[in-house]
Amino acid sequence: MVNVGVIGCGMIGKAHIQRLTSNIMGARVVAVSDAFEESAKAGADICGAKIYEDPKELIADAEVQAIVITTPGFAHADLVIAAIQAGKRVFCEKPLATTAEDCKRVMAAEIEGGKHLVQIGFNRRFDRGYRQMKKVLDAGTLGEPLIVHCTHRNPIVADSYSTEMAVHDTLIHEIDILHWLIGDEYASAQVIMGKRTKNALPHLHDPQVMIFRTKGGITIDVEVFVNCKFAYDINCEVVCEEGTIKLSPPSEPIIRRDASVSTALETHWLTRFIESYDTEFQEWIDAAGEGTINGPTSWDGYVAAITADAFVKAQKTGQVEAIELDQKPAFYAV
Ligand code: ISE
Repeated sequence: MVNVGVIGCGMIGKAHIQRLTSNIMGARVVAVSDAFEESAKAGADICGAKIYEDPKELIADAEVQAIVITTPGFAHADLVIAAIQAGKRVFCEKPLATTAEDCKRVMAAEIEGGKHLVQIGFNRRFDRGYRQMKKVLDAGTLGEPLIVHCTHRNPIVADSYSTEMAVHDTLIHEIDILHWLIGDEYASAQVIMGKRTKNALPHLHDPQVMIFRTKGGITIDVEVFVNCKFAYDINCEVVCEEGTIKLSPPSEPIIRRDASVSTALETHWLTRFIESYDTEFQEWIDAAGEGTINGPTSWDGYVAAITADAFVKAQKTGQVEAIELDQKPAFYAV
C-alpha cells in the first residue's frame, strides 16, 4: 500500500482524492493540505485523512510516501523541490512550473538527488486513443508523419480565462502529447488570431489557430476554440506518407432516428478523459511500488514551459517564434 499526501483540494485535487480512494488499487490518501480550510476539510472528508495547514509539514510526515500536488501552478516548483529533497515521489499536475527557470530549478534538484522522482500530470499520455495512435505511428506502417491537424474545443470557459490561457491551460495538452506522439522536437511557434466569436468576452481572443513546425519539418495546426458552445471536442489526425490516423474518442452508441444519425459528444474534459486519469494514477502507484516513474518527467514539464512561452510571444508579435531548448540532460535521456 502506498500512502499518499495530497496538496491542493480544489476541483481536480478532490477528484484525485476520490479516485485514489475508490478506483486505484494499492493506494490510500493519508494526509491533505489546502490554503483554504474548507477545501482541506472537504478533501479530508472523502478519505478520512489528516489535515496539514502547512504543506511542507505534510511533505515531511514520515507516513506520507508519495505526494500529489494540485495547487495553482505558481506554487508547484517550491513544493516539488521540497518533495524531492525529502526523497519522495511526487506527482505534480500540469504545469510543472509557471516559468522555464523554475522548471530548471526542479530538474537541478532532481538531478542532484540522483533519482527520478517527479511525474507531471499530462494525462493524455494515458488516454487509450492516443496510446493506440502512438503504437501504430511507432510501428512505421504509415510511413513518416507529415502533417498533424488538431482541434481543442471547450464549450465554455470561466470569465477569468484569458487569451494567454489558451496556451497555458488549453494548448498545453497538445504541446505535451504531440512531440511524444510523433517523436520529433518543436522548432517554431506561430499563432493566427482570426475572426472572433461573439460568444467570448471582449478580453479573450477566441478562437485561435496555433501552428508548430518541428525540427523534422512536420507542420502541426491546432484550433483552440474555448467557447465553441456545442461540446468538449478533441480531435487529432496525423497525415503520414502512406495513410492517416485519427484519434478515436471513447465510444458512444450511434442512434438512427427521424431520418438522421447521431452520436453524443462529451461536454467536459473531466468525463472525456476520466479513464486516462484512472490509468495515469494506477500506473503511477504501480511504478511507485516498484521504485520507478513511468510517465512524463520534469524534462517534459520544461519542454512544455519553453514551448508555451514561445506561443505566448507569438500571440503578441504575430510572428513565427523559435522554440529553443537547452541540451537534454543525460539523466532524462531514457
Ligand atoms: C483545462 O484546464 C484542462 O486541462 C482541459 O483539458 C482543457 O480542455 C481546458 O481548456 C483547460 O482550461
